[in-house]
Order: sequence, then C-alpha cells, then structure tokens
Amino acid sequence: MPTPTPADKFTFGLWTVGWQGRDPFGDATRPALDPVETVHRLAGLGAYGVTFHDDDLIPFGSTDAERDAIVKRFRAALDTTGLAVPMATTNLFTHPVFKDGAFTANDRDVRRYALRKTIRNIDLAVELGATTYVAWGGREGSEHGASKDVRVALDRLKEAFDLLGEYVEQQGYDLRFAIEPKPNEPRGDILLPTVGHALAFINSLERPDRVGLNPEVGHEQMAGLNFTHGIAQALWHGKLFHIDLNGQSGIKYDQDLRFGAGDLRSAFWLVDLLESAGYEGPRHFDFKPPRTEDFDGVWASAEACMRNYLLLKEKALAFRADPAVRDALRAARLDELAAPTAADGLDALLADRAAFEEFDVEAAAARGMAFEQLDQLAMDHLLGAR
Ligand code: 3MF
Ligand code: MG
Ligand code: MG
Ligand code: MG
Repeated sequence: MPTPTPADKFTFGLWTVGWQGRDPFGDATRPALDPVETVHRLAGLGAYGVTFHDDDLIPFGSTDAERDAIVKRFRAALDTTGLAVPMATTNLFTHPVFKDGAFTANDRDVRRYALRKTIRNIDLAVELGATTYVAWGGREGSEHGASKDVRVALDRLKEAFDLLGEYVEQQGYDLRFAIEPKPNEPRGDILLPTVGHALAFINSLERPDRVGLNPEVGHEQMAGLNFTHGIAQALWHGKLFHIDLNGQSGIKYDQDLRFGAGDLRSAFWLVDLLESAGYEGPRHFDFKPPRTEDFDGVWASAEACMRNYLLLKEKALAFRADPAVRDALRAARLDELAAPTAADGLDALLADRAAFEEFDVEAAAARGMAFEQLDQLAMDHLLGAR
C-alpha cells in the first residue's frame, strides 16, 4: 500500500474533516473539531499542509484578543508538526449578510464589508506563508431574473479582483488569486459557473497574470462536463494555480465525496494528466466525510483520499510505461496529432494538391482509429488485469 509523505503535497481544508454534517435537511451529526487537533492528525497521516477560511480558524465575531490567541495556538501547532499553509480563503457565504452575494451583492455596504473581510484574511494568509488565495463566489448569483443584472454584477466582480490585486501589490505580497468556478448551490445559478467562464473573465482583469483557477472535480461534473478536459485547458492557459480534489456521481447536488469515489475512470485520467503535465501545486482535498461517519470514519476517509490518489498514480505511471500502450498510442496516431498541421506554411498548404484535389477522402474515412483497443488497455490497468 503506498504511504503518503509531505513530498506528495497533499493538503486538506480545515472545513473538510471539520464538517459537522449539517445539511439542508438535518442537524450536525458530529461535534466540532479543534483546528489544532486537525493539524496534528493530518501531519500524522502524512499530509503536507492545511488550508482554511477565516471563519474556520477564527469563529465569526471573535474579539481581537481571541483572534490573536487562536492564531498563536494554530501557528504553534504548525511549527511543531511542520505542516504548511499553502492556501487560504474567505468565508463569504455562511453569514446571512451575504445572502445576496459578497463582491456582487446589490447592497454597496455589503460589498465593501466583503472586501475588508477578505483583505483582513489575506494579511493572515501571507503571515502564515500562503502563496495562493482562493475565491469561491458561492453567493454571487441569483434565483430570479431581473434581481441581478449580470453584466453589472460582472463589473463589480472585476472591481473586487482589481482592488484585491492592487492591495496585494501595494503590500508587496507574493500571492496569487485562484477563482473556483461552480455552476449552482447554494445559489440557483452562480456567476463564473465553469472553468471556461472563469478563464474568459480573468482576461478582462487589470492584473490577469495574478489570477488563475482553483477548479473542483465535483463542480465541473455537476454541470456534466469532463473535468480532465477542463484541467487540461487550464494547464494550457497556464492557469492551474490550485485544485480541489473530490468525488461526484453525475449531475446532482455537490456531493464532495472522498477522492476516487464517484467517477473513478475520470479520477484515473485526472491523475494521469496532473502527473504527466508536471503540475507542481498542492493536491488539495475538498471533500466532506458523509454525515453517517464518526471520527474514525472521518480520518479513514481523509486517509483514503490520499491512498486513492497514490494508487491511481501508480496505475497511470504503469499505463504510460506499458509497451503495449505505447504501440496502441501510435496506432491511435497521437504522434500525428502532435505534428503541426501546416508547418510548411499557408502558401504550401494552398499549393498542395494532395491536401485537397487529390486527397482520397473515402480511404481516410475508412481508416479505423483504434481507440477501443487503447481505452481497454487503460481499463485493464485500472482493473488490475495488467
Ligand atoms: C463549495 C466549495 C468551497 C470552496 C472553498 C474555498 C466550502 O462547494 O468548494 O468549500 O472550495 O470556499 O474557497
Ligand atoms: Mg465544493
Ligand atoms: Mg464540491
Ligand atoms: Mg472547493
């Protein structure tokens, strides 16, 4: 069984193992977890780091003195265990003040409060060593038609990221922002619903280089999209700043299953991509141990996220190293896809009679692509038959 070590860069949000099981229909099934205990448990399991929303660590409404004492205790636990804080984020969704959004709330005073709450936690994030600041706009959306002018709301969202970028530069912080798309839940529809929407939005910001993505497996799958394709495009744009790993079974509510549960084949292709593309950021788990579980189940579930990643990594590496797979990739003409279509230039393409006038369309159409053989080799690896 592969054992996780900090070199694997596995990280967990305080809110994941700390989820008490409150859902729209039921009360908490587990007591609160002390963040200091979480730090020790995660370090014991071989994790690299821990991440947090401001309110996960410092309960909303704490006094300055309480806040200082909490941060001091937390920092001591980090120092003792060696656990890193590579990322932090803001809770702009739990308190009722954010019911109509934070950076895009219709009420200007709420928007100004949301920015100040975020800036306050950015200071703490940097103090604890974070270099990525995630922004999930869970309440930036609507349930009605005319209640939100989306074009104007996007102006306000841009204004927020421009101001946050200005602040970070003014302070000289080494910090980048990662936008986390999600199609819906808790709002009926959320702004920047997918990886593609968010990528396009980033191009309109004042500091596009400072802003990238934190895509989550289940969020794209809730929209029926191929998560691995989304990640490949984010990598292609140089925008995969961070990632939320978890599991999801199809188009339904945000399940946040442990990584590997849900669509296992998709998880295999995702790990194959991350490991072969040279992604060097944290492998961050954003999951919820189901509310059926006690704390033994919570820690078993956290451990399983890491184990499933490492097992899939072994499978993906074996798949890529298999000579039969290499032959199958050639038969499927992946090498040909890698060759430019017209390295000889446009004029040569226009003059090339073999490209059109003499092209044997019927013969090309009759060629098999040999994809089934290739895909079954992947299945054989995944199922342990090779
Ligand atoms: C909700 C999420 C969020 C974000 C988190 C980090 C509570 O579906 O995924 O988790 O990941 O707010 O910004
Ligand atoms: Mg989520
Ligand atoms: Mg989720
Ligand atoms: Mg998430």
